[in-house]
Amino acid sequence: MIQDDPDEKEDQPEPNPNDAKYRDSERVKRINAIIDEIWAKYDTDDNGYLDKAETYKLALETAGALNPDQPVELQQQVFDAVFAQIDKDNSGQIVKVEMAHFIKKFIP
Ligand SMILES: [Ca+2]
Repeated sequence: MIQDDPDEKEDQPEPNPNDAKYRDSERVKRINAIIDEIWAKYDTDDNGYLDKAETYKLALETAGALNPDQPVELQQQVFDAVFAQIDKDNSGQIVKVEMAHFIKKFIP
């Protein structure tokens, strides 16, 4: 009787960190983790979407975290423009996949 080689499963190659696919999958994982954190914190009515008020709070707190020594100013026009960029289907709410596209597109 032939025994299975217990080391056989280790034949799989280690993922190469320089491989574009590997990099993308790691990046996608990180982006998804960040989005889950954002939703846990800002989807306060827990309906699975970020509405405009929820997204405004996210933008305001992110801006505040980036410039802790300055009073936060977020012009409504600027916020509206960014929100429209993220909210691709113009539903007035952001779904996770829209946020993922936005982050992939605008954050290197
Ligand atoms: Ca919500």
